[in-house]
Amino acid sequence: MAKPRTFSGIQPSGELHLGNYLGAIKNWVADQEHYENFFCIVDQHAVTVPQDPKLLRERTRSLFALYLACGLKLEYCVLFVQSHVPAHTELAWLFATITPMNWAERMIQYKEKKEKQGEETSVGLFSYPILQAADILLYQPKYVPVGEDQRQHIELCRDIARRFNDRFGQTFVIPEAFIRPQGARIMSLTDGTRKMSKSDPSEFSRIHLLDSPDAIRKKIQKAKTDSIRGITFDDPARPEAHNLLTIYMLTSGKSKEEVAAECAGMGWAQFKPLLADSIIATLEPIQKRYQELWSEPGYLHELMRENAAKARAVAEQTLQKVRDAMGFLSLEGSLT
Ligand code: ATP
Ligand code: LTN
Repeated sequence: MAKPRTFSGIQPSGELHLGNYLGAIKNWVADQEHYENFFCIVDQHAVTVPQDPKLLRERTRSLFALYLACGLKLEYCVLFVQSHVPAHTELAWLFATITPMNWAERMIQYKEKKEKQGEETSVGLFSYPILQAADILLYQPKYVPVGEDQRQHIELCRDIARRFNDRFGQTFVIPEAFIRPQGARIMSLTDGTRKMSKSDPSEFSRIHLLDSPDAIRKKIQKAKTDSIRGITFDDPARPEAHNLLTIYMLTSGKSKEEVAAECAGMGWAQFKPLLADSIIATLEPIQKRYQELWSEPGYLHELMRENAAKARAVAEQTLQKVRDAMGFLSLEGSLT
């Protein structure tokens, strides 16, 4: 029996951090053999805010190497770069014509980013979730594994797919967001109420996957805490304690109960080095594989090319169905 498909993507808009790993990639890796996976580097999303072309190229390559270094295997996954598959932007245009403005205006991520961009807010940023819907629907996946912050975008994607099917006939599988309760939202090290994010101006708010052990120790040492005795999960008054324990749980592989029992009586001075060690041990093998891959640019380039061809073949099939359903005149086949 064919395995169910999954699709997900990450923007090459900054260095990958522990939130991206624990909230997304680690789960993709753990489940990969049960699915036929498509994981995309969504570079066309990364240009919806001001960006540096040289950095974009470097981060795109780096993210491709990191996907592999984190353990995604090409026997289970197609790993590719969005701009290498032109079907994404074509389908996004077609979807833009059937998406009401007010559906896009409701998107929380857009509203937040618009605050930051002010007068510079681009039309591209506004239509970003429509491009995301196109990314997903081209591959007809059953599941879209993402963090909690993406739930609203996946809902929009489902609405667009339903509307298309209603208007032009059954064309798309309606995908489902696949969000894990634990680790779905890793918070900033400097503010336990905000998510760890690539775009936070403070480096100390996040741990990058390629941070040195020294940098990791320093960041954990400086991480915000509180002055309550003992370290406990689930106390709304202690978001930092909950977040650091969650990171410890996910990097050590221990259960919530084990971590709660181990850390309940600890002070921060005892817990922080333990947490830093656990993070360092998790990232060490990833960094080693990354360095190996990075030293072979020709090999990486070839893998990128092969995978883009695989993605293109699938995407082009869906896009052709869409063009036909919408009534675009084809140059192939008979003239009737
Ligand atoms: P930005 O800060 O630019 O919005 P980001 O750090 O949120 O970027 P994305 O590229 O938007 O990263 O997200 C990639 C994947 O990582 C998505 O599936 C997203 O849900 C997940 N993710 C991002 N941040 C976190 C986080 N703090 N905790 C858990 N998952 C996260
Ligand atoms: N918007 C997402 C990135 C993204 C994505 C996708 C995720 C773009 N296209 C398709 C899943 C499926 C983000 O900001 N994390």
